[in-house]
This record gives sequence, structure tokens and C-alpha cells, in this order.
Amino acid sequence: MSAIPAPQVDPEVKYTKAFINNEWVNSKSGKTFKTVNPSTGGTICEVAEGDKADVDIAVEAAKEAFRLGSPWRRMDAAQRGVLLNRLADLIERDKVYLSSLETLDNGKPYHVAFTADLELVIKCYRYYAGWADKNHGKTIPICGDFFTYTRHEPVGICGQIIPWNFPLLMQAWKLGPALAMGNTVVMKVAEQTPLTALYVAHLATEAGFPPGVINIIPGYGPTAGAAIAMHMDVDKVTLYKYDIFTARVPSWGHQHNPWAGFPPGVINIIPGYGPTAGAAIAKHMDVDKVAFTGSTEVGHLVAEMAAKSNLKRVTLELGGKSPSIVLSDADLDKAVETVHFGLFFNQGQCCCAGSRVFVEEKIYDEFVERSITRAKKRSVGNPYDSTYEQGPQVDDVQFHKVMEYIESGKKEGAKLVAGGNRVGDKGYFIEPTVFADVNDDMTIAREEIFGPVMPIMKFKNMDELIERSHKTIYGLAAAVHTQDLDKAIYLSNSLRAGTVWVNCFDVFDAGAPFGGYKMSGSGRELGEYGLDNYTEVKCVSTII
Ligand code: TXE
Repeated sequence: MSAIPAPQVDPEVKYTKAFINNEWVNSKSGKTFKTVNPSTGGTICEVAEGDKADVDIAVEAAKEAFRLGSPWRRMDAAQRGVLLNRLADLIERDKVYLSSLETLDNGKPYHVAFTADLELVIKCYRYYAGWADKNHGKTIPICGDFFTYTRHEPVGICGQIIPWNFPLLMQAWKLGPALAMGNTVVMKVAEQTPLTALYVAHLATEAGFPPGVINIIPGYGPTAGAAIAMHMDVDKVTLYKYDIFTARVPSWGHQHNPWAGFPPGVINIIPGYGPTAGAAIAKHMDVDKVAFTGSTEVGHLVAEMAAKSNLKRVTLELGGKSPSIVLSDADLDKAVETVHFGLFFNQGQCCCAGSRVFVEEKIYDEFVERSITRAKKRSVGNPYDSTYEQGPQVDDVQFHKVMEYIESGKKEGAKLVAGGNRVGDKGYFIEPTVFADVNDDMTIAREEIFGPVMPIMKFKNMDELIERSHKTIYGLAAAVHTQDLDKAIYLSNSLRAGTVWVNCFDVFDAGAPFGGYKMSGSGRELGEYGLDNYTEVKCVSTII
């Protein structure tokens, strides 16, 4: 494996405004909010605080970009793929900077951001670039003399609300399929981590405007560029009448791409708070679809706002309390390491974290001992230093929430066998914490902790295990550790979870769908399944 390049420990923050219609704008209210460095608790910078007024403007821009006959609507599907590939190339070019900035704003170790987050981000854009011209309809032999076919069309204006635990990756999961399918986007990024998503917005404009061109024309930029490119195409605008029929300009073998990159209004990114900016998206009458990743609590609100406004389509990726199951025949060394990884990865801030560890009675004591040793070995510290495995929690709210869960574990009678304390006296670092003798009714066994806290439970047999695994409102993921293939398949088929990992954890790939059963959400992101969220199916029947 090649060495990871050194991080930029103090990366310059280049973009702090809202990105609307390919322009950087202050919020209408003029308000800003602080984004905080979780390693120190200090302020990194002020960022424009978007709210309803800014969402309204962004939705107008997204509508205009989605107008029939617009450059985006007339763009060949294949060209959308070219743009997404270009965006992936630019992210790859700036991988060190983006990983460094992600570490600054989120606190995740730089080496993890570089090798995991950024890798998956780049692959996600490339994966959906490939789909841009391949998600097509069918011809259907219905009864009678009809010619019947389906068209796969974009849904329209997509509102996307993303969280802070994987800022760049959640952006990629949302933008990739939405743009590949030809939608326009109004995205609200999390208030804790707005910086990297804004930089990607800059790259999206760069994907269409080669640097040399920008230097030649004074004042040239995303806005002026947009105006010029549109102006040059005035004669072709007269072809709009054809758009009504094809939604594109008809031409033989002619690539009509009036726009070299993502036109203005296609991608709009608004930093701001959930109840203001996020809610404005979920309630908006002109937003056709909302995709939300975050807490189950807010998931309820988003679904309600969508239902009460215009019944916009909703996809939700919410919380979890995933069982991580270890059978007595498992390879114990591997199981201890994988279960440890499945809980502590990303400071425990994963919706799919294996945060209910069920261990078969026979090996329970041994497993707990080894898990304690492994947790105590886990190094916590400066996320720019690659010798540390774990950085700080994202902010003081999450820090205190996790510390309260640790207190509740102690109070409710679980046995604290490792960690349990803050690390250092600045920033939001927490010791890798393990609780043994946990029972299913304890708060730490029921609620999503979203931190480095591992509750370990004992089970006797498979039937009891399955019943207990299902005693949760969630159903996002599950893991099974065993060398017995029969048991692995039986459990994988029995568990009510959107993803099951056997002898592994957190295996993510842009091609593999991800999403939850029960209150972990609805719909699937990634893979071919993920295209459905951003596609309307139109059935056309014709008789001549
Ligand atoms: O989540 P929120 P928070 C879980 C995890 C965590 C808890 C709270 O357990 O401890 O949620 O984290 C926006 N209308 N997850 O408070 O509030 C918000 O601005 C519209 C699981 O950060 O759900 C942000 O952009 N939007 C999770 C996004 O929703 C609203 C990832 C997520 O914030 C809104 C993060 C509103 N009324 C936390 N209120 C996962 N599934 O991976 C907030 N938002």
C-alpha cells in the first residue's frame, strides 16, 4: 500500500457562503454561524446562515435550471455522466486538501478521511456517472394495438438534508444519483460541518469551466459564464417548441450540449440550521422530493412536513441500534477486531454502528476480556496524527450526550469495564468505553448512543437471540460472526435489517444498496436501487 500524503494541518477555508445559482451569496438575513473545530472547541470561521428566504431563492434557481428546454434539460444524459466523472477527478486532485478540511471541521482522523471517506466519495460519483445514460425505460406489449413504453424521467427539484458524521460522503450519496438522473438540487448541509460540501460546490463549477478560459475573459466566472453560454445559444432557444415533445432538441447524431458544465441552479447548497433551513426545504411546495439523513426524531418531522405540504416524495436514512452477533464457533481474534471496528469506527458516530453486541454464553467472558484489551489499546488524540485511531466527537452537544449515556449505563447497573471518561481537557475526546453485563432494557442497549460506547450482552440460543435482536424500533444493519455457513445464512435471512454483514462490518460500495427496515428509514440509497429515488416512471401508450 502506498503511503498517505501528509495532511495540510491548517487548511485554508475558501468558501463560507451559500452556493445558489452557481454564485456565492450571503444569507438574506445577513446572519452567520460559527463552525467549530472539535479538536479544540475553538471557532474555525463564520458561515452564512441560510433560512427560508434563502431556500426560496435556491428553489427558484433550481426550478429555472429544471425548466423544459433549459441547458440542463437539453443536456445529453451521457454528458451528465461526463460532468460527474469530471467532478470525481477534481475531488481526487484535491483529495489531500478535502481530507484535511474534513478533519478540521468534523474531527475524524485524517488518514481515515483520506483512505475511507474520500475513496468512497470519488467512487460514488464515478459509479453514478456510469448510470447517467443507462437508466432507461421499457417497451411493454399491452393488449390492443398500442405502442406502449416507459420513460425514466427526473423527479424534478430535490431537497436534500444531510448530517455531519460523513459530510462529503453523504453529499456524494445524495448528489451522485440525483444529478445522474437529471434532477436539480437544493441541499442543506449540517450546521456542524458545512465546509467540505461548499468546497465541492466550487469544484462542480470548475468541472465545467476550464481554468484557461476563466483567465482570458475579465470578470468571467460561474455567473458571467452562465450568461455568456446561454446567450451564445439564443438561436437554439427557438427550438424550445420541440422540447415539448422530446424534452430535448431533436437532431441527427448531433451532440447538443449548450453547457460545458453543471449549469447554474442545478446544484444549490445552503448552510444553516435544521428547524429553519431544513424545515423550509421539507415544507416547500415546489420541492418534488426530499432526501433526509439524520435522526429518527427529525425523520418523523420531515415525513410529516412532506405529507402536510405537497406530498413530495420522501426517502429517509435514520438511526440504528444494530446487533453485532458473535457465535461461539467464530474465529475469536477476527470477531473481536471486527466488532471493535464496527462500533468504534468514526468515533462511534455511524448510523449502522454495531452498538448491541450479542455474544454466545460459552465465549462471553473471553470475548469481554479481549474486547477490553482491544478498547484500551485504541489510541485517541490529534486527528492529524496518523498514529491515533480515534478523534474527537463532532461537537459539545454530541460529547455531552455520549457522556450522559455512559452515566446512565453506570446508574442502571451495567458493568463499566473500560474507559468512561473524557480524554484531555480541551476538545471533545472520549475514551473507548465498554460495558459488560448489559441487559436489553437498559438505556444504553435501547437508544442510539452515537459514540464510542460498546454494550456487550450475553445470549444462550439462536431463537432467543433472534427475538432479542428484533426488540428495537430500528432495522438498519446487523452483523453475524460465525464459521458455520448454515447459521450465517439462517441468521442473515431472519434478521430484520437492510444490511447484514457476515464476518465483516461497514463494507460499503457505491453499487451495494443501503437503507433501513422499520424506523431506520425508508428507501435505499446506492446501487441501482438508489436510482429509483430520483426517477419518475412515465408510461406512454400510443395508437396511430
Ligand atoms: O441530528 P439531526 P443531530 C442521530 C444520532 C445523533 C442524533 C442527533 O443519534 O446523536 O441523531 O444528531 C437537519 N427539519 N444521527 O442533532 O437533528 C440538521 O440541520 C429539517 C444519525 O445532528 O437529525 C442536519 O442537517 N431538517 C445520523 C440533519 O437534519 C432538520 C446522522 C441531521 O440532524 C430539522 C446524524 C428539522 N426540523 C445524527 N432538524 C445518521 N442516520 O447517520 C434538524 N435538521
